[in-house]
Amino acid sequence: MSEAAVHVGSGKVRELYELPDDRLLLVASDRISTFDVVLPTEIPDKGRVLTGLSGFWFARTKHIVANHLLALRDDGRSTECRRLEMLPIECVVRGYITGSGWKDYHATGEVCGHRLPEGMRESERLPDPIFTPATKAQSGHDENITRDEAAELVGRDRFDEVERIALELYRFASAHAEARGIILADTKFELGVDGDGALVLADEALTPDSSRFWPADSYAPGRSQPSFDKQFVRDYCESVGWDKTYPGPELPDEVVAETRAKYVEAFGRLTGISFDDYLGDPDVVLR
Ligand code: PZK
Repeated sequence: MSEAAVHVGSGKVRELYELPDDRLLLVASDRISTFDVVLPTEIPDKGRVLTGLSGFWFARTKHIVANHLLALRDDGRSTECRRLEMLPIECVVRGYITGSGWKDYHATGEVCGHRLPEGMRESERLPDPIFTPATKAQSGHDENITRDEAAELVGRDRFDEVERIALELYRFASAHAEARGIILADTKFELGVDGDGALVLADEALTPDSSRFWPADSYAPGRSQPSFDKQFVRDYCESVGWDKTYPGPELPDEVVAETRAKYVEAFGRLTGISFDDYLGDPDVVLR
């Protein structure tokens, strides 16, 4: 790192540093988590794939909302960004009914105050994408809240703006992904506000860690869907009878290689850019 960077935070698979001049450095590691546990084995280049994908989407969604990206570093895994005042909500958009949305729907017929059609099956496409905000829990287990509860947290006018932008980002990215054989089932955006009061897209965006990517060619509602990127890892973890508590199992070399290949495949399919070209010059995703 070329400048004085002070470590200010750790996520499960990322690190955050402070840089001079109100900037932050977001570094995506090669760590992988499954069933909420970070595994002892890394997936080489996973952090670069996620950083490259975020950069790609930031460059292509500027017409929808400004973003925090200032520069991609040559290591391909580090993003210099503007420091913002982050909103206290997770901005989740769902195009398909799965995960906690499926659980809530199954129990109540509603998700975050949206009443949904009766008789929907697990993983079914929704009639229209819905904005389903969540609180930012310290535990890491975000809790779904209603749109009115979210509006109380950020203010009604800001809420309306956030919902409109999140839905527009999802529509743009899901159409792009679907045309390339990947279903973007749902995704979580982190938005902040800059010194002028303008809304800014932050964090990582539209990556397999912040979204559910499903292979379109095996999509079938009525069951849970295989994950585009983590399916080999999940299958292996199930096969060894791991109880899903810390620590997780070491991954064999072939599971690491298959999983790395899925991340690189997702990068290539979504960006149309070869991952080797990205490694040679990360700025290729911004052009
Ligand atoms: C910010 N995080 C998440 C936590 C990580 C990442 N542009 C920004 N301005 C202010 N704050 C943040 C951002 C961004 N992005 C992001 N927390 C704060 C997080 C821990 C480790 F790598």
